Amino acid sequence: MKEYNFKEIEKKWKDFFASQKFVENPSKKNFYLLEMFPYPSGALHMGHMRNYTIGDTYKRFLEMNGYNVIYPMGYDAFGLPAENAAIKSGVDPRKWTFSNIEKMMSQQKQMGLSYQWDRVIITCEENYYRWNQWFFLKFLEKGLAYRKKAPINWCPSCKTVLANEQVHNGKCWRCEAEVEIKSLEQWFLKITSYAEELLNDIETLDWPERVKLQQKNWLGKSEGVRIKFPLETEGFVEVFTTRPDTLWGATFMAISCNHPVLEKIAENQKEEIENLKKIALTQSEEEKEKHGVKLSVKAINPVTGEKIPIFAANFVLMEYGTGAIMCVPAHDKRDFAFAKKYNLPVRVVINPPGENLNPEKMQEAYVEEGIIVNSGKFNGKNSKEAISEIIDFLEEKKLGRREIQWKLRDWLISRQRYWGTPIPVVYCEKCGIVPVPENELPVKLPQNVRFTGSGNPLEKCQEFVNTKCPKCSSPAKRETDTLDTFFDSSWYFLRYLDSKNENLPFDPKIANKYMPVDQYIGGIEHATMHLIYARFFTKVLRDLGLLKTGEPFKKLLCQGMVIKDGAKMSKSKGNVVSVDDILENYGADAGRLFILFASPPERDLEWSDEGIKGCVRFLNRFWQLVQFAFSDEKGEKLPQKEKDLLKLNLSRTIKKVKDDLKNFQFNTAIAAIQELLNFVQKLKNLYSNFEELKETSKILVQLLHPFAPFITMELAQSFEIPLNKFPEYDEKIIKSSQKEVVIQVNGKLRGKIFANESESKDDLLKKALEKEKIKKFITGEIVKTVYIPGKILNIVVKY
Ligand code: ANZ
Ligand code: ZN
Repeated sequence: MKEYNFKEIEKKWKDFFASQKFVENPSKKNFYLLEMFPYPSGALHMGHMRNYTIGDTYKRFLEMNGYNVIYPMGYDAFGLPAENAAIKSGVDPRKWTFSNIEKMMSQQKQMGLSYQWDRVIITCEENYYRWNQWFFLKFLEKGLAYRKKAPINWCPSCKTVLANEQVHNGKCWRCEAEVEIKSLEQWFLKITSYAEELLNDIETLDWPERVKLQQKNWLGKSEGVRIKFPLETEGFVEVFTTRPDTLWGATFMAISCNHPVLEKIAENQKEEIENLKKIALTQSEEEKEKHGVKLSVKAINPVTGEKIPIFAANFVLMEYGTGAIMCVPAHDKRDFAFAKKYNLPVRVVINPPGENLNPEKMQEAYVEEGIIVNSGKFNGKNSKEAISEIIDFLEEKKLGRREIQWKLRDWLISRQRYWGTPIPVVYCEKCGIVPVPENELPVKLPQNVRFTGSGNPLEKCQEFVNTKCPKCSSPAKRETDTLDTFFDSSWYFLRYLDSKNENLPFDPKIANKYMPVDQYIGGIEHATMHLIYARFFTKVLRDLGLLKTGEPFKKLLCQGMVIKDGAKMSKSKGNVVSVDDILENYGADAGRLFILFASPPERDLEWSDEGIKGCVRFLNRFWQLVQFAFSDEKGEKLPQKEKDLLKLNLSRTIKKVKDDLKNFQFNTAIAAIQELLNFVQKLKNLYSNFEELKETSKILVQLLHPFAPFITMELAQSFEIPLNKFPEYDEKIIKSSQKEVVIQVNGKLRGKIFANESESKDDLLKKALEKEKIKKFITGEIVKTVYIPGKILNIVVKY
């Protein structure tokens, strides 16, 4: 019998898998399956391998179930690492990028991934980035792109702008000079005008709850009130608060060290405030000490009339709210700590029910809701319920007004970098900012620039910078900023659908036919930026009339991390397992199988050499069995009882694998196939090549195909096994073997489930809870279960 030689088999089939095209059979349903495209950093890592294995397995499963599946791949090819490599070792960013792509693509092909390579996208190619420029012009036309000053990191010795990741502990990554903050005119997209819609539509998405929550927090909608605090001298300072119920307890005020009012009221404290600014810059948000500089001018609490001190403080952000806050030490942790440090009065205005707080004895702020005290006519009310009334009162007295604040900021898309999409505008002395006309696109990224590490190479490229004004033809200068690469990844899923279009980024008719993406798969690290920007883009394109849908990704799966020796697999931890080594030593099928078997996709996956070796042994046994089944070896007749059992096992396994694959439960699906193989092997040991073994092996090959495409393809070819259809099961056989079990919860009849004789009590309980969605309405603990076979599953729940 032929030995299982994975090297030979995988070499034989990889080009076949990579030559797959999207064939649209009009009688079948379309499905758009998408994985996040990689940054071409050099080689695939295990995180990529996991992501793509999940996708390809699912794709093959969908196809076997009669879908036309769109399954593209591309490369997010602009970005800083290519430019850093150019600065460090003189390689051309384009060459560096393309050689990385070549390497990664060949690894992807070795993995047996069946992408439709004829629609590949490489974002650094002109025929892609010209459409970035086109979109930029549309945004500009719609008033959604604008310029304003924004801070950047500046290395005074390299004379260059640094990305945040090029700043290490406040120093330049190259020369270790102290980094300065400068203010530069830069381009922004008005994502904030879509904030409300971005928030509301989260509800419509079939995404993991934690991702939805991260998006909500990122958008950060806060309903509160803006309140005027008069200054004892003249004028006033406004604060934003979500807790007007604590206004009577505001015993001091804190303002950002960048607040404009400081120019007027703190001229004599400039130096102290400059020092504070430095502290604020180098500190990360949540960390370390809160510092303040007490100003000589006081403010007046508008409801108590009391004069209260004002501090310039390092924890107040200028960019949020009004850049000033009222501080209520009795009811806010941060304010409490600050009050203790600077010895400021604490006044209780909310008491816990049935208790009177003593400000002298308080060890920490009381932040919960409670009964209002020391607050005039609002005394005795529930603090939370009174909020709205208090705002009405403030509005009536013209002391404040309702306001909604968002954490979301407009999207800064300017990068002072070479390796990106040039922003298509020119600066003319006469006409000002002039967009490059559509018919002059693309503004090409010049080649042969020098990478010295000093400044933006584009600025020094005279042929690029010097141009003519498209309006008046007088000499003008090109914008040298390039686009943030998140711009590229905000619409690539649309380009895939019509990747060769020369006249438009995509044909709306085609896009509308396949959008939204039915299933998106990728890393949780993109929960906010990429997934927010892509949603924003989609909404703008909808409003431009290019798309019908306002949401790009219907369903989202975020895979967990790959772990080794207890830590995330990463270069810096030195615990990386190379994809090349896996493919070389164990093969693609074993690698895929291990990845899918070791844990469910959303969970972390612990790498184990033993685990992958186990998969190799399994594949060998599988190969041997199928070879044997189709050999000339003779066998005995199966006794009726065994025959029935085999039939039942086949139906059950097919159903289980199908159900599990639908839900991305690859691990349990593979376990079921393994069990079936074990069972069949036992029969084979007893009855040798029994009559049903061929048919059984055929089903095994079909079941395993989505997971391990190479070995199954080879066997399918040798023994003429069709792989275009998922095997079918007999529902009747499954049903008739099951017993009806009635579910009772706390004595009440809830429903029925069907139990196999092999299922344990715990299995049944799980099933019952799932079926009756019991977790949803009962939060109590399940203390006891009684299982009387064939009769009643009694779930006793303690409330
Ligand atoms: C008084 C107060 C009393 C507050 C209290 C909280 C608790 P979110 O939900 O995040 O919007 N705040 C407002 N602007 C700020 C800024 N620029 N920098 C730092 N903190 C700022 O939170 C709103 C609350 O965050 C506001 O309500 C304000 O503190 C603070 F018992 O005002 B609060
Ligand atoms: Zn001009």
